[in-house]
Amino acid sequence: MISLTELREIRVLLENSQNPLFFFDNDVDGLCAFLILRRAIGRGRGIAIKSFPDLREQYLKKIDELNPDAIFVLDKAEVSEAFLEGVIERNLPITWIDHHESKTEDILREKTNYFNSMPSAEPTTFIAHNVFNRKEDMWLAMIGCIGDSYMPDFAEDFEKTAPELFNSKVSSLEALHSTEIGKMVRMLNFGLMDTTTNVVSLIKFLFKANNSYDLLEENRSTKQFHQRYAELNEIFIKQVNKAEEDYDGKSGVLFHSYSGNVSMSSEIANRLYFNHQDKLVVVVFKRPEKINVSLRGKNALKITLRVTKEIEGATGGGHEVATGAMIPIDEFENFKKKILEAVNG
Ligand SMILES: [Mn+2]
Repeated sequence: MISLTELREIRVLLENSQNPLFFFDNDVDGLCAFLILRRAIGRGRGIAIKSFPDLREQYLKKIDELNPDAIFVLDKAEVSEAFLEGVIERNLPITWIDHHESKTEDILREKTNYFNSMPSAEPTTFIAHNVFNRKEDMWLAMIGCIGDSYMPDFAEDFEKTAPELFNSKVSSLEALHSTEIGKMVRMLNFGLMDTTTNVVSLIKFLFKANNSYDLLEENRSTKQFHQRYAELNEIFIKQVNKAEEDYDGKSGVLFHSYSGNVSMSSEIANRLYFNHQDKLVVVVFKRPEKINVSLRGKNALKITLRVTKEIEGATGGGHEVATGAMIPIDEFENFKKKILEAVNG
């Protein structure tokens, strides 16, 4: 975990900014880290990063549009040189808080206020929560941490305030699939997979929400969000069931591919991995040009790095047991073969 001095530094950087602009990874860890910091200081805008694997220069447009006095990057492993140079040209300080191993060159990272919880790698949400430690944001901190399969040290305290929502005695993986906090992880992840307008109103709602019950209750402000969740949850359950029907139970790899309008490989892979913890789970979303892959299981990172290195145009990375990758579509069969070989021999 990063030190108390570093936590204080982050706090000062936030307090010194009158109009911060946050770029956060497009998942619950990124979102909750942003919400926690934004709610504590009461100002600033937030943008979910859609470019992968790095934060790209297309986002400089947002800076010119919103005119911030400081940039914060949350939960993103890589930032492109062009984006960084663009921020520096505009004379803006940039603070980068993360928990992944980064391939961005040191010389570039040194131009930022860089904070990383590696090697213990507590989620960005956990770091953010520790900056201000506000009790009223603990529910958001729980959602962000469980979303990244991490059991925070305040889980028991949270459970005392809402025993029907959480169980701190189970593993973080089980909590993701068997508690209401886990359900809220999927609700928010699915909520992020919506139109920009709907994501903006969800975020605005979350600036003000008092607790998890505000999120769970269906009313005028949560109607769209609940509807989106119901819609995507149906697709989610269908894909999980299909993957299990197709699986022969013998291979060391549970491989599933699908296509459609929404990519939710990370969610599908999380559930399949929970059901088959001794397997390597590989979930592939096929797009016309490329495939997006989520991998879960022992050695996921080792296998991801090895296989993506061997395939031209492939990128990938993440955590030891949970990774993501992007592969050109014409390498799909080759990718599948390499994965099966890596595990089954
Ligand atoms: Mn994260």
